[in-house]
Amino acid sequence: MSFPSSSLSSFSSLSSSSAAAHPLAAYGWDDDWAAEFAPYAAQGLVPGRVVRVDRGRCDIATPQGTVWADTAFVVPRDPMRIICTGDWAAVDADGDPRFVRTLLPRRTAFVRSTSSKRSEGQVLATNVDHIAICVSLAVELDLGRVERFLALAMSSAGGDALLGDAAAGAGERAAEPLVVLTKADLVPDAAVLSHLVQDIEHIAPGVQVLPVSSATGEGIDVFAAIVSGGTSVLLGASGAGKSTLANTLLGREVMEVQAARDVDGKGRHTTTTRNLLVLPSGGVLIDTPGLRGVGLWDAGVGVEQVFSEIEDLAEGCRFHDCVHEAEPGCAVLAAIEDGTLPQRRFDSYRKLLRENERIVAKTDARVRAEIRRDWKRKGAEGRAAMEAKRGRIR
Ligand SMILES: Nc1nc2c(ncn2[C@@H]2O[C@H](COP(=O)(O)OP(=O)(O)OP(=O)(O)O)[C@@H](O)[C@H]2O)c(=O)[nH]1
Ligand SMILES: [Mg+2]
Ligand SMILES: [Zn+2]
Repeated sequence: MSFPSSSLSSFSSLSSSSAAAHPLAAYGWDDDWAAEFAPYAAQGLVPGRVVRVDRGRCDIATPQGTVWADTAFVVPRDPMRIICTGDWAAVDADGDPRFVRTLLPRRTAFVRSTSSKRSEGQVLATNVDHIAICVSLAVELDLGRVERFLALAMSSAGGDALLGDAAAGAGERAAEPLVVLTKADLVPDAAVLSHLVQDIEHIAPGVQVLPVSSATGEGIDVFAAIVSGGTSVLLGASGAGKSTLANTLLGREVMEVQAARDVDGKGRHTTTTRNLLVLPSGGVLIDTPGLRGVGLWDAGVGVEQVFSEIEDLAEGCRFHDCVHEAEPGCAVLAAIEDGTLPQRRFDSYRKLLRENERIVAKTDARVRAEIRRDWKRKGAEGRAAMEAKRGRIR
């Protein structure tokens, strides 16, 4: 496989610095992580990246190789702080068992709400640069579902900002979403395929839409080039072909794939844990279990971005607080009327907007502040314990 040189620039720019020589460079270690980690290095801790979390145990890639830690040591009360594949951690290498002292602040996090009744967020992947939303061409396209994934992906900036800590994630960039249309070999008619690509492009302004096939290799080199920079996560329904795609990039069967070819999104989930994989062609890929649904979680920013044309139209409404229902001079309703804005798209926008408002209202400011205080207190306790331990050793 060959890659355009531009896609490799983020790595080659590190080549002269110390981070590139670091044993964790292949896992995404860079100068910024090194700077973030410096205080922990001073305490004799080693950095590590969480490559897998499975019930009570997590595997962490460290300069000394992959170690495992008991998550009992690292499970906080706050679900947003539960250790997740993709996290960078400070590991106590002398501990028995080795355990995680702290997680470094997340650059990005893909978070969904666990259920509509509760206000808890579930973190699916952290510190990702690209979010590949995998959509199978073997089944009918569900545009609303893609819009939902995109809204969450576009709200993935600064995992700590999601805790309500405005200072932590302010101004940070979200991960870049792309839509990967898998099993393109099942749509042999080029004209039909290009229409399907366009359908997605229309609902995903500014987002790359890439048809791929693990069966024929179509689009694989382009996808490999995209994911060769930084960390990428594969998200989507069960049976979409995520693990097959991961294996294709790895060049060998690392992930187990579903045996039956014809069942998409039905039956048993083949992948059950989130796995971080180092790609031979560069970059890091996180394969995840199939998702039945993703509830929005504080995704207001993302909803606005996904439906940016509706937000633009609303600027032209006569009343600035127009809710686009029956107001005179409503530019949005006029666009629906003349066919420029599909009714389906507007309904989807309203549905996601309302769902997000409900979830934000539930996770009220007081709860968020509590979560934050609790975490800061624990952090301070951890540091104090560390100081005490170091004091004894000296
Ligand atoms: N025709 C065709 N079938 C594919 C392609 N990629 C994957 N499949 C088939 O789709 C089925 C599901 O693939 P998996 O890779 O296990 O899907 P997954 O998204 O990882 O599923 P979960 O782990 O359950 O989330 C398997 O039977 C694959 O052989 C493709 O490019 N073309
Ligand atoms: Mg899988
Ligand atoms: Zn209006």
